[in-house]
Amino acid sequence: MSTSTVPLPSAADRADRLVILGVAASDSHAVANHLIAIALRAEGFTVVNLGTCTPVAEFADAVQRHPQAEAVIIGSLNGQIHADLHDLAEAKREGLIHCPVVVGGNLSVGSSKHESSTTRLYELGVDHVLAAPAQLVPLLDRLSTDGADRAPARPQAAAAAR
Ligand code: B12
Repeated sequence: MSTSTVPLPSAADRADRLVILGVAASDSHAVANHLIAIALRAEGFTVVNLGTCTPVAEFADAVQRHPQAEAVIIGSLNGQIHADLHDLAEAKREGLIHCPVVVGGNLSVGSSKHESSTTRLYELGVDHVLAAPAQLVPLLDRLSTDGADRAPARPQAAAAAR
């Protein structure tokens, strides 16, 4: 039996790939944002890092300036992500953000996390909710090779809740 292996992309293969990164509007936690930017650059991505306290309108402006962006990646630590993304769906409806929106961090208030908090993020227009930064590059590579990047699949549960 033969096994075929698809080689994983290297940093050099990602030379022309760009992502937009930032921290949600009310949130000033900077450390993870810097570390994620460094890690993505080390993997070959061009990272437009908008830093902390970035409203949806600024992510939308960045997408307009960089229409080739593969994803908007938003971190949130202070538990206010749902309020911070209240205008995301509208920005996507208006075509101001046309690439997948990926969110990660500490995504609700308190230490015990409820699934409904993630479902609400999908309802707000988020396409992917990640548990850890290590999931970012595999997701971006999958979106890129699937061609699913412009029309991301959402979990059934989230679709059903809409
Ligand atoms: C340092 C810190 C601050 C500093 C930030 C300084 C700065 N410029 O960054 C200051 C003092 C300003 C601050 C303020 C506040 N903070 Co604070 N802060 C912290 C602290 C101690 C460390 C955060 C940190 O840098 N960690 C190191 C980085 C590397 O890890 P991380 O941030 O946890 O991120 C990890 C994951 O979440 C994930 N991740 C993060 N971002 C992303 C993005 C993506 C896309 C992905 C996939 C993954 C991902 O990857 C990282 C590595 O695993 C944490 C407690 C803690 N020990 O974690 C609280 C904490 C985050 N803060 C908290 C709170 C509540 C606040 C305040 C509201 C406090 C207040 N009442 O004023 C304010 C909010 C300010 C604001 N407007 O956002 C809470 C959040 C609670 C919640 N969500 O339920 C925490 C958890 C403390 C706690 N246990 O209560 N804070």
